Order: sequence, then structure tokens, then C-alpha cells
Amino acid sequence: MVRRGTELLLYKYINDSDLKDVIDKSLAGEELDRSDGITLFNTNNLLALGALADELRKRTVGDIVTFALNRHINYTNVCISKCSFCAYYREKGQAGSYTMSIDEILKKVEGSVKKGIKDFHIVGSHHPDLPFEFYEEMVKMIKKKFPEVHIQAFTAAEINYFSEISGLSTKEVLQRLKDAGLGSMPGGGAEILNEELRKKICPNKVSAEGWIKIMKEAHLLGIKSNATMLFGHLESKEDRVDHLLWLRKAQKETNGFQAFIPLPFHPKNTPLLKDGLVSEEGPSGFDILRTIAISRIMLNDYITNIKAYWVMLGEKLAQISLHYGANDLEGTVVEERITKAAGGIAGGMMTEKKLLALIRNAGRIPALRTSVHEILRVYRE
Ligand code: V47
Repeated sequence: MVRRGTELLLYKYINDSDLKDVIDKSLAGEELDRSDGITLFNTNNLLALGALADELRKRTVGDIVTFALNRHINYTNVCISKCSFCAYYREKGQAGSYTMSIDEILKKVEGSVKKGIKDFHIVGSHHPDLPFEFYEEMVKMIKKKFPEVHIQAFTAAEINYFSEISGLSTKEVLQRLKDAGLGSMPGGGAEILNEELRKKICPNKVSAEGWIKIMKEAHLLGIKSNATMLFGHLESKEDRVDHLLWLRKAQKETNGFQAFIPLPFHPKNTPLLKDGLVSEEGPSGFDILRTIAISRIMLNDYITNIKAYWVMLGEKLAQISLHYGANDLEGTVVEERITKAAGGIAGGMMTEKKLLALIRNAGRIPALRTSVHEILRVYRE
């Protein structure tokens, strides 16, 4: 067979016949299965993974890299879940614990609206005392004062918790939040979709099945969402593949995931590190790029946007990941606490100018998007 371009480059570097078979299958548009995913995770041929992911990215979304002018708000860190991968949570009354009032949240929204930001990503934790009405009121008040903004809020884990504290079904919780003005949902709380592992890393949180069920309910109610995967802690390569397959299956059913965001574990200050269960380095740059590439390869025909979250990747690795399957850089973010608590060092001010430079210097075309991935402006020059 005569091969051209990227395909030729790919084949030049491959001397592993199993990997070659998977690449052939993928380039032919065939759906990859669990054993194909494991083959991808077993290779050290990062260049081949990158070339394949980049080829699929080009075929599916072209050279445009999207970003948002957005603001994250983490409204509380008081949490009863106590996940062992998390350095962010505090007990009620503990030093460093905080809970924003609705007025404080409104002030943050107002400050950003004045700067032209219309997209808000709002997540918190599992607070022991706040009633469901607090969350409903938060969304209602933001929409009342700033009807033009889009609220992407509450992970499926929070929705599950709201259902537990209110006695409402998860579907009723979602419907009430939608009626209050919820626009879409972020992808957090997925961690690793494996019930056994969740007993070790997040025993008090929504189950894997519950997370998927809530996301599908949201999609059927017309609430789009994202999906994440927290990797580089106790999970195996097989667990990562299974996670991607869970998402792919759900997407075939409800088609509501807009973007997938692989989140590299940050170990500092986490119970997992304190208990000596993980090393202090976290996943390597190699592992991060490999996981982003495999996410693109396994999900490409189903979840077309693969987001490089620069806050967790660092700006430079996030930029490189645009050549390993990613096509989105998240956004200006403004304020982020979860990664910082766990030793994340990326940050400072991320500006539109900086995002444009990161994307252009990677040879790609920047485009401003909304939280629901509508393109608002393409920066051709
Ligand atoms: O759900 C918690 C993860 C998530 C750590 O939907 C950690 O567009 C690394 O979900 N090391 C919250 N990760 C962030 C999140 C997110 C971020 C950006 C965009 C979107 C989106 C979603 O952070 C949590 C959890 O999986 N997390 N602790 C840690 N130590």
C-alpha cells in the first residue's frame, strides 16, 4: 500500500506489529476495543502515538484550537467526602476552610463580567450544612443579575450529593437547577470509573455507575457536560482504558459530552502521598502526553474535543499536547484552588494574549469558544 504524509512518518518508526495493527485499524476508521487500548498504553513509542493522535485530530477538528474567556469559582472547600487524592478539602471549622456566601459569589461574577467574561465554571465540594436551596438560589441569583452569562456548574458528584441531602431524585435536582439557569456541567468527579478503585480513593462519593447515570440524565434533559479522568495515582493502564470505554459507551447513548479532559494527578499534600501510597513526582511528562494521545485515539469519533487543561499540565506541556491530540486549552480560568492545594505551579495570570501566543506558536489557529463549544471568533491572523 502506498502511504503519504503523517501515515508514512508513522510507519517509519514502528517495528511493533501489535501497535502497527492498532494504528492500521484506527486510520481505517474502525472502532478500537479494550485490547487495542491496552496495546496503546503498553508501547513506549510516544512519537507513533502522537503522530496517530495528531492525524485523527486533524481529520476531525482541523487546525483550530479553541479556548474560552472564562472564570472558575470554587465556592467552598468544606467537604465530608475526604477523597484520598484531594489536597483541597478542609473540615468544617478547620484552619483554611472557607465557604462563599451568594453575595460573595455574585461579586466575583460581577468583577469578571465587567472585564467581558461571560462563561463561569462553578464547582465546590460536599458541604455538610448547606441545603440544596443554596445551590439553586446561587444559580438563580447569578442569572437574575447577569442574564447574559453561561453557568457551567456542579459535577455529577455534587448532583448526587444534592440528591442525598434533599431527598429529590438526581433527575429532579438536575431539572430544578436547569430551571434556575444552569447552562451546562463540568466533567469533574469522574476520577477513575472503577468501583473497586473508588473504594480506595473516593469511598464517600458517587459511584462510577452513578456518575455515568447522572451525566446521561443531564444529557437527556438538554444539559451538555464535559468528562474528566484523573490519572497517575493508583490506577492501572487497564483502568484508564476501561474509563475511556465507559465514556464512549455513554456518549453513544446520549451524545452529551462536549469535551474530555485528562487530569494528571498532583500528589503534594494529599492523603495518598502522606500514606506513602504514591510517589511525590506524579505522572511524568511522557505519561501525560501518552494519555492525552490515547484519549484522542480512543474517543476521536465520539468526543471530538480533547482539552489540555494548562493549570494542571503547565503552559508548556499544554502547548506541546496540541501536537498529541488536544485541540482546546480551556481558558483564562482566573482563579483556581484545587490544583494549587496539591502543589500545582502553573498559573499567574492567564490572558487572552498569552493563550493566543501559546496556540499560534504551536502552529495552530486560535478560536474563542463558549462553554458549550460554540465558536465566537476565529483569529486568522
Ligand atoms: O474532580 C482533585 C481533580 C477535578 C486533584 O469540565 C485533582 O471543563 C489532580 O474537573 N490532582 C476538578 N487533580 C477539576 C475539573 C475540571 C478542570 C478544568 C476543566 C473542567 C471541565 C473540569 O480535579 C476533580 C478531581 O478529579 N482533582 N484533586 C489532585 N490532587
